[in-house]
Amino acid sequence: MTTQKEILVPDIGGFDAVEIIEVLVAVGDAVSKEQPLITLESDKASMEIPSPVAGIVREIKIRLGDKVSEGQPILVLELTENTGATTAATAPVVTSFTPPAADIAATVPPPSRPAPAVPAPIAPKDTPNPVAERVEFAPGKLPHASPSVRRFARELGANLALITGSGAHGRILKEDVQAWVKGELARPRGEAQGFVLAAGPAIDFSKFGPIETQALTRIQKLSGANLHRNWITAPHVTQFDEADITDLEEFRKSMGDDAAKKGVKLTLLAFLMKAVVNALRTYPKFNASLDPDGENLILKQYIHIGFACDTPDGLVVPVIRDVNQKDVMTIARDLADLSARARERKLKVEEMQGGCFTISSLGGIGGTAFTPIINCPEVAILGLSRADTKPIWNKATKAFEPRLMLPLSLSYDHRVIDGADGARFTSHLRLMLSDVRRLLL
Ligand code: CAO
Repeated sequence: MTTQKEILVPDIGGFDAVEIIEVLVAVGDAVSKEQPLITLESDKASMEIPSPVAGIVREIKIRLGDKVSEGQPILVLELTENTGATTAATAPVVTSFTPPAADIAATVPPPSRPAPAVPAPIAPKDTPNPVAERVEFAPGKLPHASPSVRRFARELGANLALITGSGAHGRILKEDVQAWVKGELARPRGEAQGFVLAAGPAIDFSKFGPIETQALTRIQKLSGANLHRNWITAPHVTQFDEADITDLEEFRKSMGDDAAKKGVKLTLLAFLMKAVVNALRTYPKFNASLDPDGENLILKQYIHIGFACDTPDGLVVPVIRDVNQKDVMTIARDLADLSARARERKLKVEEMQGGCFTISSLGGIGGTAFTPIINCPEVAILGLSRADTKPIWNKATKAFEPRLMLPLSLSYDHRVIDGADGARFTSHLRLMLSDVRRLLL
């Protein structure tokens, strides 16, 4: 017969209502004695609560963010050894925000010590880590992370001092460590070495007036870390241009009723996708990625285009596959379907993967231009702003004419694309968009 035991919060040093910042086990997990179950964090300390016994997790009675005190049930274990009916977890392992010496050593090498070799595969074994060598922190300014995240970072050889925390109060989460390591792995050898970001100051804004703290969503944390990495990794240049879409808009509106009968909203973005396909075929370097070593350019023979979609939880980028094989109506249908499901959080992971190029349209909202951040490892992204009617000089009639002009903002990775090619790409888009016949051919 199996014995089930409730594991309770042990004596946590007189603290009351302490927040759970990590739940480290799931139902069905086999847990060994002394294995951490949850991490608590008070104003002054973070502490892991280890299991007093070995067993299988059958029920979890707390949730992330709950505030707990001594004696509250954490979970139910099916025991592999017999004890009483309820069992307090063993004494918590407390880690103050000034980490113990072992953590400091892993995080910040003292300046006098030779820099450690960066553990493979983050960098070649014989390459010293000039970044780690130069990072110095005053003891009180060490990065803020729970013990399990510190341990996780140590195992991967990740330097916490270089990682931006996306958790509450800038706390470094496991996902931040993962994103940092992925960024390091994706970075071509030799690139950006010696580049050090100063840690942002920890400011108590409530000293200056009332504040409200809102937790970032998971999407915001992940996309924030990725955008930050992409912004730093790829040397961005943004080429601005304007396309005359007067005739295109007229055509689109004339097709609106037909499309509506088929249940499709024929949007400008669908036509832009067609124009981008044509430009990618003409300038294949824009449909490429650098390999992780930075030695080769990988040219893709498929065309999958992502589009930035604003959702209540943050920015997501669904990808329309094989856009080159689809007509405008099918693209418009895909756009509506993917953006609706993105907003309902129903996208599958694979529907956000495999993109070759991204379009970010703020045209429905406003603005005259912006500098979009490349969705690496793609090498370019096209931003669209609000189209406006402007007086354009017609050389033939020698008169100004009112034309609907669409602002284009093309950001590209200057390691792969030269300025001349950037200007050629937007000029090509202008040509395609100004002549509907070319676009639909
Ligand atoms: N100029 C003028 N008007 C435009 C326009 C443009 N460039 N683009 C769209 N519009 C108009 C459309 O005509 C439409 O008006 P009607 O409803 O009267 O027809 C309205 O704006 C809404 O457009 P839409 O329904 O066609 O949507 P869309 O194709 O413009 O955009 C999507 C779809 C998913 C891209 C958009 O909803 C979105 O999420 N945009 C935000 C993207 C973003 O956040 N980018 C920033 C990324 S970095 O943080």
